[in-house]
Amino acid sequence: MFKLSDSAIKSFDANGYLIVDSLLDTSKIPALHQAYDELFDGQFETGVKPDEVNWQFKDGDPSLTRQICNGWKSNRTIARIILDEDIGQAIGQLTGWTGVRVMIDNLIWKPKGAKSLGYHQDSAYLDWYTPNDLVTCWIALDETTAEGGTVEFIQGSHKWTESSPEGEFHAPKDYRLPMKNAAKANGITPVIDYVEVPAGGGSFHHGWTWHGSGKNSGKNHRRALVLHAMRADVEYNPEKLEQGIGPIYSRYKRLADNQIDENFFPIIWSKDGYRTPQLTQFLAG
Ligand SMILES: O=C(O)CCC(=O)C(=O)O
Repeated sequence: MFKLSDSAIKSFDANGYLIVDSLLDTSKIPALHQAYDELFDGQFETGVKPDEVNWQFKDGDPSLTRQICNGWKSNRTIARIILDEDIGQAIGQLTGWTGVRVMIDNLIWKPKGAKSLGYHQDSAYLDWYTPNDLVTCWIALDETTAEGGTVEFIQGSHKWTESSPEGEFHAPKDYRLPMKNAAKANGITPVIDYVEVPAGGGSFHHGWTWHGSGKNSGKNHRRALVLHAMRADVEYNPEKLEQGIGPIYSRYKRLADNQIDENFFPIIWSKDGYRTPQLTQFLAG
């Protein structure tokens, strides 16, 4: 069982992130690498296509960081990590939420030489639900270094003003520019912290923490599996629906009400022991 100490929780509150050397049993990593090979090759074990496929071997730009969102729906090896109760419990401990739900996952693959991902605050993009709290668990599937383009966080930036979406996510000219603009607006000199961990280590970060990652100038692949989690008691935000929430997550909106369906946004941990019941059957295949 994955447990966080009181000082780890305090550090998350103060900095807006927490770096952890071990999140995942490393014996699981070769199968996860294999799952990445299959998903980026268009092989979907469950027959379901991920919600966002931004890169494939057959036609992907080799200079870009590869990305797929909601790979858990397509591959059970990925799903076993994304739907893991212990990770949900750790997020519950960090936030005090009584239940934790999957918002989306993100499969990131930055091979040697691949370009940066622009700095952003996740909650500026993922805001179609209410209450709009978000926490992310980022799991390294390779050893990570600053030179190798690991994810980087700005200390205390979850307390800065909330930004609006700005600039390119994939390969912007200056990947730190939106953060530098925000730091200036907040009158703060940013302090960068790099997630340098062994494979299987990683981090948790707050939805408003500024983060991004540079070019992979190292020698190795840099793969990461990311869970963006929300509270179990969220609903679609009627105000955001009026503005339009885009073609992907509006797909799962029920006609009758604003409830968020557990089939697509499962509850992975609750203080009272509840988990979306069908997950056991789904994971068994
Ligand atoms: O892996 C990366 O470089 C960026 C990941 C990210 O943006 C996130 O975890 O929210």
